[in-house]
Amino acid sequence: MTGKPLRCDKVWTGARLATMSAASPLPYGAIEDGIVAARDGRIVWAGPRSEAPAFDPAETIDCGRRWITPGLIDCHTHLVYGGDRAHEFELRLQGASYEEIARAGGGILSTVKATRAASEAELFASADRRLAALMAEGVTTVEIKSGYGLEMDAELKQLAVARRLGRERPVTVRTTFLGAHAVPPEFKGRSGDYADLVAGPMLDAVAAQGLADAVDVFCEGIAFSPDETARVFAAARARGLAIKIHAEQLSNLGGARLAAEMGALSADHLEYLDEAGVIAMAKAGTVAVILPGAFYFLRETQRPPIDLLRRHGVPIALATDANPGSSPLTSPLLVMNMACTLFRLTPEEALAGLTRHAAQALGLQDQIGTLEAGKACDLAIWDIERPAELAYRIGFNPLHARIRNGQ
Ligand code: DI6
Ligand code: FE
Repeated sequence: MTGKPLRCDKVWTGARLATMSAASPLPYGAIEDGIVAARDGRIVWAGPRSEAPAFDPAETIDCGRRWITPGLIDCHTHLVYGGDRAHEFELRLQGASYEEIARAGGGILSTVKATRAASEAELFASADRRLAALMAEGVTTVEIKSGYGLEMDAELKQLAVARRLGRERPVTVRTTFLGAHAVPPEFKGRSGDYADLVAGPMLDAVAAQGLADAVDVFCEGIAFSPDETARVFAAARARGLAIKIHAEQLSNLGGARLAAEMGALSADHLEYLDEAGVIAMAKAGTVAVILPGAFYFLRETQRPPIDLLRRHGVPIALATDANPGSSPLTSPLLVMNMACTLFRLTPEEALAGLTRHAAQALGLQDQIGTLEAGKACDLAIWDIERPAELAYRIGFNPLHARIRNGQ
């Protein structure tokens, strides 16, 4: 250790680091005997002890050789909603399909009814419990979508609750306006008219109130066509909002390609994605967000084209898709396990999917997602011997501590 001490307020020592840095040639960007130093909530230094400068921290934390990873990032959730869909689960077990239930007015629309009827306080309380489950497994950033209001006031209510969670809980919340999630009953058979309402007055209000960081559309036979999707995206781009898409979940409508060509941050689900879509995503730098919870819960058999995504260098992120209908899942660790068992990701790819690549799916790659100087000091400290354990265990939580903005 040489030179003037580096100014910082906290230092974590005696740790093994999975930096997840893209620049590292080592698996997990691993460092055996590592140090992380933070000042004012940001990482000022992360690396091996042998190369560390001198520090003068107010507080030093010895990690006892535990592993530190970047705080986990759940980049696709529908955390704020009313009611539940346990009964629909029973119907599906008796043979009804997800699409049949949706077409009969259940599915998403039953959650819409419950969400419209719920007060802000009720929505906050139920989402808060789900958020606590995510945080208990090391999540420090979460994306939350609207999409269960499907009318102006109820959509704004969902987004306001999501923003409030971010203010009142020690977690970073990014919000996404998903007004085009389903066609509301008032517009039955007139999806185009509803898409225009979303792209016009609803987006205007959302943007004016600063309630959303991005705009998402469910592009699918039971939801919105590529043409309607493009209209919503054009309106979002005109208002300076990022775009994301639910695409190729149940069929291939070319939604991922469309979104990529319009500059989307991510395309999500992707079970039915074809090579043209993969190439368009690679060219645009659009992240592939895969959601094994929905694949598992709907008992899908068509897997997303992981090999094609790898071959074309498309970054793969993972998320819970926490929602009441297709993925009532609030465990990022189980998502890692499912991505490995169901989709044959490696444990390292799975961890990148909940850190570096998830940050990119939110457009936050300069701020979070790796242990590197300049980024937020968002850490998860684990009682494990090797990082692959995070994907290996089922239903066991080895989190030792969760640090967000250095706290
Ligand atoms: N795809 C999904 O899997 C969720 N939304 C979407 O666009 C399902 C939402 C629900 O069933 O409530
Ligand atoms: Fe979703």
